[in-house]
Formats: sequence, C-alpha cells, structure tokens
Amino acid sequence: MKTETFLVQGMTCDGCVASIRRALEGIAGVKEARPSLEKGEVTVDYDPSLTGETALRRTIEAAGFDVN
Ligand code: 9UX
Repeated sequence: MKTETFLVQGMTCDGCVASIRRALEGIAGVKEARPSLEKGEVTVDYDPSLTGETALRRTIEAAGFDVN
C-alpha cells in the first residue's frame, strides 16, 4: 500500500469533497481517499500494483478540479 497527498484547487464545499472521494474510490486499487476541505488536499491510500499517481491525478482533473 502506498499513500500520496495531492493539493487540490476548487474543492470548495462538502459536495466537492464527496465527488472527489467517490471518483477516487471508484478506481481499482484505491483503498481509501480522504479529502480535506480545510487543507485543500486529498490523501489517497492505494495499491501501486493496480494504479498510480498519474491515474489518480487524471481522475481528480476529470472530476473538475485542478491538482498539483
Ligand atoms: Mo459545492 Mo463543488 O455546491 O463543485 S459541489 S462547490
């Protein structure tokens, strides 16, 4: 298991938090996604043999947020 934290821009309410969590937890290999509205971050626990940083990043962007 690997844990990675991404800075997310545009996550401004609990609806955003829920959709980011749902999008990331829909990826095979993602065990848990924990967005923080206060910090503007999302921390993801995932199995690096099933997914990776690029796929996670693209999923956050596809959900409508900027990530760095
Ligand atoms: Mo809240 Mo986020 O109404 O795109 S869901 S701002």
